Amino acid sequence: MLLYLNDTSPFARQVLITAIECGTIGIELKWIDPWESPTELIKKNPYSMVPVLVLDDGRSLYESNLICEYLINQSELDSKSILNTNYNSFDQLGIYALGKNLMDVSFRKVIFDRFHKGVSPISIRSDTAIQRALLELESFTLSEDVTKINSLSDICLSVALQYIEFRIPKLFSKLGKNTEQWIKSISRIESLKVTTPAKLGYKPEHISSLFEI
Ligand SMILES: N[C@@H](CCC(=O)N[C@@H](CS)C(=O)NCC(=O)O)C(=O)O
Repeated sequence: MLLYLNDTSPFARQVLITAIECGTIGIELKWIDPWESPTELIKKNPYSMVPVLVLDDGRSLYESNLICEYLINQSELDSKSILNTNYNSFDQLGIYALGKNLMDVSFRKVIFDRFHKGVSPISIRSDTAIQRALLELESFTLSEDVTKINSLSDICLSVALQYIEFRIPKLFSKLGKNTEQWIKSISRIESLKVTTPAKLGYKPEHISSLFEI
């Protein structure tokens, strides 16, 4: 399998962490700039966005959550030992929704700040929404000592928070105490440590090579 990605995309990082947690580290990495609308990428995804997973038979799948679900279902590891998202737990779904939207809205803000001349109303709206979400996050029960990534909700939330730290540090400084403790703890997990934007900047050819950087 092959994954089209770039080094700063939170959506691509979500897929990389899922692949690592699933033990699927043989995936080849194809680094590409989606904003240049390369023909090669458009052939795989008409929206010219990353990530895109390409199977050995040439078929491709885009949309980060779907790629993650596919990798989990294809994994040879015991499904109970990997990302066991509990779709019956409304609390877990709540954190999943908050984390995934935090990623979407933060990314939207960063893009508007980059491409819009002056401050865009969308950027201000996103800023306010992120602050409300961070406040709400404090009311969820987040473990203080995370030793393992348990679900896609853990991945989405940690990637979204670290994306805010990387791109919108002034909002990261508004994190509440519980959230701060949780992100500090989960950041020690190997799959997060080897996929920071700094490490991805080395653009290795396979996921497995990330462990050698
Ligand atoms: N909903 C998509 C979003 C992917 C996305 O927005 N990717 C960004 C990179 S972080 C991109 O390729 N942007 C290029 C563009 O919007 O044209 C997913 O979850 O995979």
